[in-house]
Amino acid sequence: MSITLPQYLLNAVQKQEIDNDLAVLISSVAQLSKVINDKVTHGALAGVLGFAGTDNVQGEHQKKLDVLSNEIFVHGVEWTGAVAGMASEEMDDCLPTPKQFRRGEYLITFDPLDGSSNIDINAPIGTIFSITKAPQGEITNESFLIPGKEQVAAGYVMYSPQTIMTFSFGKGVVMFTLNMNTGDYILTKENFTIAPSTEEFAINMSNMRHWAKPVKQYVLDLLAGKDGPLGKNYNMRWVAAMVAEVHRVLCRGGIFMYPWDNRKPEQPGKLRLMYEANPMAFLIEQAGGAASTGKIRILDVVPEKLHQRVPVFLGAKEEVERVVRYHQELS
Ligand code: AFP
Repeated sequence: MSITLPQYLLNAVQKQEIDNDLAVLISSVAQLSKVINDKVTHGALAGVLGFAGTDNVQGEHQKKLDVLSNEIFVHGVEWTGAVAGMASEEMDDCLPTPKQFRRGEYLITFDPLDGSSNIDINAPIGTIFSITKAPQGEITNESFLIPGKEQVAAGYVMYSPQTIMTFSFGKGVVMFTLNMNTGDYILTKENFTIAPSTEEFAINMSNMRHWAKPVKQYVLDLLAGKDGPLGKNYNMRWVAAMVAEVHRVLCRGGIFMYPWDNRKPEQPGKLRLMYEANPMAFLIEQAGGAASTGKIRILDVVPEKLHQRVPVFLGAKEEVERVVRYHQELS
């Protein structure tokens, strides 16, 4: 018999693995993802493709779906009584829960639509979310600066041939597939274990000349194949949406990388800590993998700014550990 998301969450509450508010919050993300999914799947027919004509705090041109997905996410969560506030890639500052709604005990940070450059070419995109306990007192940007190891739950929804919601609240990783006919998310995979070694890597090779020496040498060694120092041939993938890369790593292993490069040397990397690196690192570790900045464990990074960026190396533990050694020996 298939298990629906509400049944799974109710069971977790009854086993006291999560409290009712966290169950309500995760369920509200599932519900709002169906609205985003509807817009994504209708694309041009819903008039949601193309640019919005605005820029976000990252200085990126926002797509119409970026802005719309952010609005859908905010309105899908703010009423639940489960959150004290939220923060988004698409909002300069955090949003404390409006006074007309009950303040809850959680904070949620999210990237409402990750992979925006894929929207207009009908390639995979997704929603990423991270949940932590809210501190007491007024909710400000500083309230969100909590290390990733203190997340209570994290996950993503991937909009692709299937719409799949993946999350963890610390008891392993679970995946639910959306039944487009009934609107139910059905449990389709659990108990993930990422193999410690791999023959598949993901990195945007067009940036190779901009990388620091440890990353450049590591990738050259990957490309050298079985006659090189790593003694095996590797395959490469690059989907240009972190959700799709992480989903692949969870499903069949591999290592995903977005390192620092000298195009914007003042930036530690492209990916954002609070709503991309931290939630994905939580999932990867829950599945037995590793996630590092190249220097330290991502979940140990102490955030200093809401939209700060970090270098990301995540996936097969042995490969991530190898990259860390390259940083130690060649930096
Ligand atoms: P966009 O949201 O601007 O498309 O960026 C997506 C992303 O943040 C992440 O999801 C991808 O893994 C990575 O950037 C792709 O970066 P490149 O476009 O430089 O390959």
